[in-house]
Amino acid sequence: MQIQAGARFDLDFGLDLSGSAAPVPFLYDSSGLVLDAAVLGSNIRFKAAIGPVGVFIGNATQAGTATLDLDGNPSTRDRAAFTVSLRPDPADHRYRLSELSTSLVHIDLKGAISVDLPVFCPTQSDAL
Ligand SMILES: [Ca+2]
Repeated sequence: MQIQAGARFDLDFGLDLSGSAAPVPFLYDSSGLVLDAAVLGSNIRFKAAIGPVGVFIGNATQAGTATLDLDGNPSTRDRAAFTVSLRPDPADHRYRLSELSTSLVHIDLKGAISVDLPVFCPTQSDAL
């Protein structure tokens, strides 16, 4: 089984010194968090059998596969992603800390799972 994962946290923080009052801390709307991962399982085989008779998942010539990534296709190299970001602020791309609320947070999850488990029964060579 192959597992690839990553994490990225961008904190774009600033202080507005333009006013005569105390500096005003703010976050740019480019701040955010991305967690991504891909899991590829190949050559999956297992069985529930008594002697030569039973239910077999995969065999020597036709093994099972399982993929969790962006598109569920094991032949394309991509990762499923969980993203937390701030909604774009069209005025100046800044949010004062006092403005921050859950309504400004955008959460997104993109990914797909595919599973191919060939079943053989009652012997390892009898495909269903
Ligand atoms: Ca893929």
